[in-house]
Amino acid sequence: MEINNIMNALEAKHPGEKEYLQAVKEVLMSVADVYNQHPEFEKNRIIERMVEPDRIVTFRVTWVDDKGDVQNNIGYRVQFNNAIGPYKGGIRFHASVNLSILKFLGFEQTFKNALTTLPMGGAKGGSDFSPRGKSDREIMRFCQAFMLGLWKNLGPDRDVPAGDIGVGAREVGYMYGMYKRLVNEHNGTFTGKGLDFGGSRIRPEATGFGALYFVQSMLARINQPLEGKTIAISGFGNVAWGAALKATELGGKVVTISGPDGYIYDPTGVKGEKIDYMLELRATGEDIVAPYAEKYPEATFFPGRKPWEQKVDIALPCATQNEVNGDDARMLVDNGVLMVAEVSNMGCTPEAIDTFINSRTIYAPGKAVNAGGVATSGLEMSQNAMHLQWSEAEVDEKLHAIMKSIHEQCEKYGMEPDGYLNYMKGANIAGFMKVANAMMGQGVI
Ligand code: 2IT
Repeated sequence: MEINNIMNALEAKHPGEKEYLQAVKEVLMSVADVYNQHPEFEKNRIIERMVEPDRIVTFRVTWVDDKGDVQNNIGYRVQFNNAIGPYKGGIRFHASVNLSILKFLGFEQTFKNALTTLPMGGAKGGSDFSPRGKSDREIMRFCQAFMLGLWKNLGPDRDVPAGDIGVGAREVGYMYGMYKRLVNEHNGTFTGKGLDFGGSRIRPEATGFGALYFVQSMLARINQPLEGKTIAISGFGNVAWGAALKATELGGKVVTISGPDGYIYDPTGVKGEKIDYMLELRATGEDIVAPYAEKYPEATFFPGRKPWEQKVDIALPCATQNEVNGDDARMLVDNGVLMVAEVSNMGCTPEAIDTFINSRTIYAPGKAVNAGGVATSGLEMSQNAMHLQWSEAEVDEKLHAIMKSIHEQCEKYGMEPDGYLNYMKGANIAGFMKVANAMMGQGVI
């Protein structure tokens, strides 16, 4: 079937799953040309098989809050594709979680994991549980109840979850602890674990660090240094924190962070203890950044706004999907932004991407830029399988090499005739080719 017809059929089959359809459409449009050059892909219905998850597990999660009241949430795991390796991908706890969002994330994860060069398939899971304002005990009971519904589907060679929005080292620890009791095996099925029970060095920083290594490659291509560049970051979670740390270390100046309540502009730079303060802000569990401007009066808080209205050299969306829309992209381009590197998954709307690409603004998609997180998860799986733990330098060196390789894959497949490097196309084609070839090699199943 032609790509357009496949897309139409999918829209008819899954009406209303807008994030999922958005993610699929972006990839299919990018790969249309190479798909047409490979009639064997069409003959084997590779795309039709690739766009549907292998399996979706849905379960009720019932837990007891601090008042003694019974609470119910929905849990999911979308096991998207295991052609390259065991299912692998994070778990998201956020009030907005639904099947469309987890299907888009699982689909993206499949191609991202292919780009890492490591043997990992794609998956995503989560719950509509909101950690905002919950006590530590409530988080623990929820994590344990969530595991009761999911543990049978996991395993070191079956499916290995990790964190995502609302799930950090604490939640991974609570989930892994319950998992371990249920299977009666300490087999490392979870990444992002604590350092004392199988975790990898650099994993907390990896998504942000990897993103900055990727940005360094993007800058090197145009002979520009990172030193002295102003950088807008959105979000203030684990990913934004790691990105701010590495950006500052490499001589960049981070001038914004943001939360659901608005954004902070700090002309003196979010650096030093201010980066640590992001962790403190996060630990309050209130999901707001406003207190930053009270603590550091040189900064200004802009309630209800997004950082993309500031004039900066580099924009790093680090919060959530579709956080940069067409109008935001237009503002960034009009203000002369040098490059936009998406660190969140699908951080830009299709209109925003069109604006960047049509204006020949350098833009790279999340599945390339943020792959350092899951890549380091892959390194954690290797360490667990070998029953050893690498040093910080060893993990960092491997992460660096992987990010370089992802940049090379984008260059290989994304070069346009006018010399513009279309990272979106490059990442989508490189990921697609690897998954398609792996599926071809395993027969029609
Ligand atoms: O979006 C992502 O790549 C993640 N949330 C990390 C997944 C992982 O398995 O480390």
